[in-house]
Amino acid sequence: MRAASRLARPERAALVGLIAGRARRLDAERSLDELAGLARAAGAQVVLRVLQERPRPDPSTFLGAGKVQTLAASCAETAVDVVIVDNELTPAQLRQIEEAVERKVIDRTQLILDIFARRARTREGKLQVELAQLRYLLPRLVGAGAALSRLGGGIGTRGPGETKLETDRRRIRTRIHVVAEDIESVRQRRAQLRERRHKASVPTVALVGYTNAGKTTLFNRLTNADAEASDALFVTLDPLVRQVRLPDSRELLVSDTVGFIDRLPHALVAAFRATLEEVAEADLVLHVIDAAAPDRERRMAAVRQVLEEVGATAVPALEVYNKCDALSADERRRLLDQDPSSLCVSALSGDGVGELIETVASRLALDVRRMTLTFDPDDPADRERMGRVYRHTRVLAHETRDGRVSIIADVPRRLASRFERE
Ligand SMILES: Nc1nc2c(ncn2[C@@H]2O[C@H](COP(=O)(O)OP(=O)(O)OP(=O)(O)O)[C@@H](O)[C@H]2O)c(=O)[nH]1
Ligand SMILES: [Mg+2]
Repeated sequence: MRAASRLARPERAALVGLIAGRARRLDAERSLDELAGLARAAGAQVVLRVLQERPRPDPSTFLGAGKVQTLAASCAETAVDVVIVDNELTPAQLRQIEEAVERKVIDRTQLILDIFARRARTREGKLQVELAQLRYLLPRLVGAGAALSRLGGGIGTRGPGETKLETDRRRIRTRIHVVAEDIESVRQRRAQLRERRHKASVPTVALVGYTNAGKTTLFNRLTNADAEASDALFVTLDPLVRQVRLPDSRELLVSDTVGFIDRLPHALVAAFRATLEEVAEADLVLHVIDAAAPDRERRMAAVRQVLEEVGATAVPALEVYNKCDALSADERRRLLDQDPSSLCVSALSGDGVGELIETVASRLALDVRRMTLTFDPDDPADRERMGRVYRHTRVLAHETRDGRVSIIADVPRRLASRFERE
């Protein structure tokens, strides 16, 4: 094992990206800033940034041939350990750059996979990351043996990469099969759990959003939990579900899960399908947005795209602007001008969270039927039913007359038939 933890110092990284045109310089800079955040999350120290203006990558060397030579020289000068390229590289490009710079080269996808491998804690999370890594590795295995074996550990070599180096493709395929089957059984277990929750008729709200938007902080605020939140990318991988009691004493479940990012590797989205199904099956999606991020719109678009990819577009969504404490009064006004119904909150200070809960409650209550239900308070089964009515509906009136209790309540439509039958 040559894990990065064995290295005495953080790996020194050079970041490489392309500027697709003069007008796109700012986009490229921001993308490289994000890549730097990812590199730090993987434990590296960024010592060099290289951007080249080029309409499209060179098919064999990614950067132009001359630029690759300059890169090699700068890498030697600044003692770079690893070159991280902001795009997904073809196996040929990877080899060519590696030969030119004579050090380890990884791409954006591999970097994200590496962070996920570091963060995975549960068996499910580990399986999902392993599947994504194996699927990424398989087509890149041809002739890469020699190159890979001199990588010497660190980023991009954690997970299956380090134990499967000498393994042939057949064994990787077999492993993919085994892992995929394990994940499928996890998926089925999840589906059963969801089914049980559905039967218990507790509505669920899923927090989604770009990585670092503040989902876990908001989750903690809503549920009084203390899940790990931190100013690093992809802190949360495994889904968490907790109960919340609304002001009108109804219950709902809130789930926190893995964050999204621009160009989230498809292999990861596919592997995390079991986790992301929680989102697709929710009653309401809360899209948590870092209101203070300069490239807020781009991030929102990236999140919408992943939601589409996991089949969650049919779920009603509510956009929540978080970190509003970090906005100036002007910026806040502009946000509200853009959309007067925007929800501005600060998960950190708790500002606006009460209003958010009210909005969630009314969103979930929109789809209701007003019903009058009667009960015999001396019948234990009826008393239990009354308890359920109080937990899952909005009670408007409660009357006792001639030994019968009559309750007028707004019942979520999907439960109406059940309460009717009872
Ligand atoms: N100023 C400010 N910072 C916040 C707010 N909410 C969260 N943060 C900070 O933003 C950072 C990320 O918060 P998390 O809750 O970990 O974000 P996340 O969306 O769960 O991120 P991942 O799980 O890594 O995808 C932390 O440093 C938080 O303290 C807020 O309302 N205001
Ligand atoms: Mg989180």
